[in-house]
Amino acid sequence: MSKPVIDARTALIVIDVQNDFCPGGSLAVAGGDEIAPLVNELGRRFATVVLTQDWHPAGHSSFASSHPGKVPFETIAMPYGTQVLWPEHCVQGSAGAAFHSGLDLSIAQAVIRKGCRREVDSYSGFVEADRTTPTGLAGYLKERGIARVVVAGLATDFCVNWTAQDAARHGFETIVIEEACRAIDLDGSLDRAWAEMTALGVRRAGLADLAD
Ligand code: VGL
Ligand code: ZN
Repeated sequence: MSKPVIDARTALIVIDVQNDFCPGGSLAVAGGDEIAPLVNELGRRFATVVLTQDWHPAGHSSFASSHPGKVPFETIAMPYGTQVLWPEHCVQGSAGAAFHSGLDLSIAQAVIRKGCRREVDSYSGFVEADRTTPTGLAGYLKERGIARVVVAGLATDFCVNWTAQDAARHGFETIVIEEACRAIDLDGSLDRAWAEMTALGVRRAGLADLAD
């Protein structure tokens, strides 16, 4: 397969490089902070870079603390399907919701916030977990003539996975840069995520797989 070229029709989508997903955060992903320098370097090569930001109201329905008797990492049935319950994280305006200080925000032209409605989660940067409410990201990218997206960030098996799948469903050629992602890996979720992404034609690549 030829190496994907970073041209004017290629965007970088950086998923949730936020304090709560980095060591010391409430939903820390092992090594989450390590990807910041890689993302910064990558981002400088793109004319279009979008950051996503997990942005939950206090008392969000994805928090275990919103469901009496439930503890983090249990699941619950929601109207839109099975929901993993998480520790409280990325509460709007909190320090945990802020981007990690190692991330160079100057690389980005747009920030898409997601999970903003109390009753619905959103792992995907494109469509909420009800699978019907768009965030506007697809329209933003299409209006800018984007045909191909490169995805990096946190966490590989949740928000990167769902965003990459939805990018492919929207018709974007989609490439995930594995070394610029880190995973939660809950009960085999990382292997499942790669299987799901691959089945939709998402390319699993390394930084070296991109053309210079
Ligand atoms: C994420 C769990 C809950 C993520 C966000 O960014 O992967 N995971 N909210
Ligand atoms: Zn979240």
